[in-house]
Amino acid sequence: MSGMFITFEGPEGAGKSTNLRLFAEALRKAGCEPLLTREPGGTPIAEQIRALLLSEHDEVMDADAELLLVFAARAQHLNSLIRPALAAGKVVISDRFTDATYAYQGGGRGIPDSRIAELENWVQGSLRPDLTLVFDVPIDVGMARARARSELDRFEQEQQSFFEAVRTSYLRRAAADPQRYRIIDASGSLEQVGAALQPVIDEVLERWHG
Ligand code: Z5A
Repeated sequence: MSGMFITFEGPEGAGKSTNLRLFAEALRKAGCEPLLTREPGGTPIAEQIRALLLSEHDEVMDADAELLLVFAARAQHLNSLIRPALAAGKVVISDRFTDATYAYQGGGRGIPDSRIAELENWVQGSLRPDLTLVFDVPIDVGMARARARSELDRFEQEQQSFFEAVRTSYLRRAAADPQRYRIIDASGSLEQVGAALQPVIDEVLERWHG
């Protein structure tokens, strides 16, 4: 038995977390009980690494140290939560996964994709998400939402050019593999985004029943 691995991605304030809850609710109504998780994080040890990654420090975090911490959290998350759930036939939905590493550490920090791919292959083996939803939103719209919601974390305090590189990286990866990625226009109202999600919900339920 093998479940389905779905990831939600996008720049700050795109509405991933909000829509993940609505998406999961729609699956539950149809009788499918997904496991919801997030990155960095998802298990007690990985959540401690998340706190280290998102908080402010007196010294600048080295980009390689940041990359390795992201994958350390991912190894823990994968092996103690995601792999066992998939092996039990569950639908697993993660708020961010390795596409975020290509977008933030790759696009944002400038680490070559080839180095990220080495760690991806080491930590994940052949495991990749079955389906990835990229919530796309102009940076100013997303940042306005993030600012209105709470204090900005270490990543959210970056420059506009960093966020543009993050967005470009997501869109480039999605365009290269339309079988796996669905780009959701997240700039409209919650109702409009919800309507754009409906075909994807139908597709997941069809695969799950299938
Ligand atoms: N990171 C990394 O660098 N490398 C990696 O490999 C991984 C992660 C896995 C995690 O932070 C950070 O870690 C992330 C990248 C880095 N960067 N940052 N920051 P996080 O999980 O705390 O934050 P986030 O993923 O960026 O989430 P977010 O800012 O909370 O955005 P969101 O989940 O997409 O949005 P939301 O919380 O659903 O919505 C934000 C607000 O907008 C909220 O008040 C909503 O009610 C509102 N909203 C949402 N949709 C709409 C619409 N359509 N209209 C109006 N208002 C809306």
